Amino acid sequence: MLVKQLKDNESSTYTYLIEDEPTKEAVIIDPVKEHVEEYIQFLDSLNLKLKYILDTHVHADHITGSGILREKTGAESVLGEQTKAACVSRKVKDGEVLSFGSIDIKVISTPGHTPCHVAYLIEDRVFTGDALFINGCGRTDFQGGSAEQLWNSVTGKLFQLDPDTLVCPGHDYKMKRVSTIQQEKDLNPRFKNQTKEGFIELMNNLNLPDPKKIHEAVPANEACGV
Ligand SMILES: N[C@@H](CCC(=O)N[C@@H](CS)C(=O)NCC(=O)O)C(=O)O
Ligand SMILES: [Fe+2]
Repeated sequence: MLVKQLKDNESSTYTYLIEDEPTKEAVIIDPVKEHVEEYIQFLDSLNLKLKYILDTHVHADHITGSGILREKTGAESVLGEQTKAACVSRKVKDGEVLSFGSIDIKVISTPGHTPCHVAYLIEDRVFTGDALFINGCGRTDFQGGSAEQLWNSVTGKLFQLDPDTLVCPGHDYKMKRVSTIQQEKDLNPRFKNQTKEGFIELMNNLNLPDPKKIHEAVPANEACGV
């Protein structure tokens, strides 16, 4: 399995292109609309066939490339079953397994940042979207977010994975690229030595400004960015 991590500098979003080398089948996680041509050039240059376009959630800070990529490649777009986005090809639920080539993708429902949020476990990596960042986590103050749900998702599900699982986040605002479940359990200031009540109190008082693109991005993403 080959994993390429790409970054959208404007929104600090990570997009992942993952390839099953023997079959040349590939999936992409959280593509950004402005970079769709680059993804296609990359896929073409390696002769890859895109099977799934996996979004971890309906994003508030950038427009997804899923709709355009689906039109251009014929791949299926995927979101968690709680999404309101009727445009998506396939809605997935907790525990469901998709596959490309000989590689399985296990869906882990991780609500909290948004109700529809899912993480994708692929071999020794978990693509955590905005549920878990390196030394942080997604905010829970818009789009039906819930700090209590996020606490349950992270401590009850992601932190129960094999401690050596690599954490591949949906964003990083400080140039970090990859971590492990053990490192996040030991070091993440949002969760380390924390109680559920303390976490809820912290998350409900972050007072962050809204993402600059929220009013444009959410409706666009509910239409798969097209
Ligand atoms: N300044 C950024 C903020 C983006 C933002 O709020 N991102 C969400 C994810 S969609 C988040 O959870 N951020 C966590 C944080 O900023 O601590 C923008 O305007 O786009
Ligand atoms: Fe987000």
